[in-house]
Amino acid sequence: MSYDYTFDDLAVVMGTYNEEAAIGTVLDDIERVTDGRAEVVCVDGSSDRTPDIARERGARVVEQEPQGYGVAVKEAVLTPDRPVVVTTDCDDTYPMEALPEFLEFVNDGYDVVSGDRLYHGAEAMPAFNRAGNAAFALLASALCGRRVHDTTTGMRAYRRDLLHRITWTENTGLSAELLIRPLMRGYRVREVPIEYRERAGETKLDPLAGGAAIAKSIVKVCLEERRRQLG
Ligand SMILES: Nc1nc2c(ncn2[C@@H]2O[C@H](COP(=O)(O)OP(=O)(O)O)[C@@H](O)[C@H]2O)c(=O)[nH]1
Ligand SMILES: [Mg+2]
Repeated sequence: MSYDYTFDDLAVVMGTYNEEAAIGTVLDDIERVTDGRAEVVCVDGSSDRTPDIARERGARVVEQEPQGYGVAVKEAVLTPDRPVVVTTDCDDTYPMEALPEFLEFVNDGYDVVSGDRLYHGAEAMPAFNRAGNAAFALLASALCGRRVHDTTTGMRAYRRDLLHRITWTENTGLSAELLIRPLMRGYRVREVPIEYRERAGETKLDPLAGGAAIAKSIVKVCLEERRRQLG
């Protein structure tokens, strides 16, 4: 299977929660890299100027009460009609310069292309998060039977079909779920090394509570998918 998708077939989506320090740069990068051809969707729960900046720059803004990462990102990935959907965080950590490469891998037949931050060392990531993310990857690898290296990355490309064929249940653990369920259902998944930059603005995730929720999601989702494979 191969495709000829271009930036006209691409939507870049994100949850945005008080990201006025970063959103201008993130949306400018997307505009520059895709010649302004990608559709941009922001699911926003902000009380600052984030949604105004998004609209000024031509993004589609879906308003939503803040209910956590996964509630926002699930809405974001299901909103576009375009056949290729890329997620990112709105914090300037992910390299929008990698969008052409992600699209190429989708055109080569991959259903999910996942940005692996740990491959290049992720030095801009707080050490606690880096250790946690490496541990999540080991846990998920053991439970799903295939080595994965970064289960919690915010930057991935998905074929739209797949996003609508699977029921998504997790909130803080949604990023891991978006990798594990397709992998365990036989979709073509590929990790691609990406550079990870220092965050602009404050993190919205508490590392301890968030980490515990992610570990729980990984175990739950892997066991559900195992049962599904057997049943
Ligand atoms: N709309 C919305 N966006 C959120 C919420 N929680 C987090 N986000 C966004 O989701 C992305 C990931 O959060 P972030 O703070 O970068 O998490 P980290 O990468 O683990 O530090 C960012 O773009 C946040 O603005 C929420 O409750 N509502
Ligand atoms: Mg982030």
